[in-house]
Amino acid sequence: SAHSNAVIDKSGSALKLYLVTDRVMCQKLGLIETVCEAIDGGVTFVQLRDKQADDEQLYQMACELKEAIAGRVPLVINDKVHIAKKANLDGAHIGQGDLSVTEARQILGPDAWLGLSINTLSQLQHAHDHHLNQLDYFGLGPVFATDTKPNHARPLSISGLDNLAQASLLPTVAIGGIHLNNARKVYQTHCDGIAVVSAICASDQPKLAAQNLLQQHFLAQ
Ligand code: TZP
Ligand code: MG
Repeated sequence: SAHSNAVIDKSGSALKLYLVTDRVMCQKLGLIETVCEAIDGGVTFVQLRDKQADDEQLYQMACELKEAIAGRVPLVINDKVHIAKKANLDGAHIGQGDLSVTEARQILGPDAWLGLSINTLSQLQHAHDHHLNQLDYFGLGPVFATDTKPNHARPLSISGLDNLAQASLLPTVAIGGIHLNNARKVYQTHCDGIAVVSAICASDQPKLAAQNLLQQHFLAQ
């Protein structure tokens, strides 16, 4: 139903294959169908991210996506914590330049997912020291350079990523430039999962794209 939320099991396994949406990249099937196909292919978590839409458009998209996903996986929104609350999503993901972790947790309440982007060891240590009990996971990246995020921070590379993942006291998901050809190396780090935009959204076959990425998790064991 339109009112179902994902059962909140806040373990790292929910982060295994994390889809971040880009509406413009979903050329063939559109946003909703692309996300549904990707979940059919094994995506475990969805983040609605749209830097172009205004708040009203984003709220409408959040409601439509929530109804389509129907609680199969957690659905969170990027940056717009108030919209996550208004649309009764499963949580939000924020970056270093957004509202504070404390504010975001206050808006969302204790049970929602809240993730924070991390690019350096000092950011990780600050989050550990000040916000550990307010956060559920860290997004670590970018791992590799990517055109999807203009002006992104310096890429970590696999070794830099693994250092952060090993130091993390919370589950972690890696993001940035992850595709079928490098997913296995990322799964071989201490991260709990991978997050992708273009590897799924820009694919004509999002279900197959998700299946192929997930296969790299098993091949990495
Ligand atoms: N944050 C860090 S890199 C990135 C975001 C949102 C974009 C990742 O996109 P892609 O297409 O998977 O490289
Ligand atoms: Mg942000």
